[in-house]
Amino acid sequence: MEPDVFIALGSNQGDRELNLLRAVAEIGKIPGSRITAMSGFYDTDPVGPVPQENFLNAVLRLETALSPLQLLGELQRIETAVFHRNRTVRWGPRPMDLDILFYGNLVVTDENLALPHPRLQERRFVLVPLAEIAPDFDHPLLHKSVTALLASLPATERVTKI
Ligand code: PH2
Ligand code: MG
Ligand code: MG
Repeated sequence: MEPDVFIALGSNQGDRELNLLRAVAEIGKIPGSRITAMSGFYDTDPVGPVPQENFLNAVLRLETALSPLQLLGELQRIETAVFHRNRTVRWGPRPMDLDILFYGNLVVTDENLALPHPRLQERRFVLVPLAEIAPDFDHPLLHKSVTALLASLPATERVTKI
């Protein structure tokens, strides 16, 4: 059986809503893959050291026959080829950021890919949309559900469903 994969989408440049819709369409075209759930879209305060515009964030669930690194390659191809993303400023503004949050219960520590995503438990802009589609999913390292992770996070940055 194929594992459930969860992907976070984020955009804070250009038409953010159109960008998310476009990314969903592109992810739906990845070979051997289909989208099986989709959160709403959330307007979110930017988190991190770089002052920048608000993001629009969402999370989707994917079933895929691709390996984690094959899937990462497809997502990076979409970021670069479809959205012309340049990777100059780490954590800086971007038309599209596609991050793999979970690949089933798999734990990966590769130089190019860490799974589960190492910072997801600190980010309301990830946990709030994730809780919408996977409230009971257990974090394979922290052994807490998404709902429990969200409950233990201080409600700092603003995350508003549009
Ligand atoms: N992504 C970042 C840095 N900060 N803040 C919000 N609200 N949403 C994001 O997707 C985001 C961020 C780097 O990946
Ligand atoms: Mg990111
Ligand atoms: Mg990224």
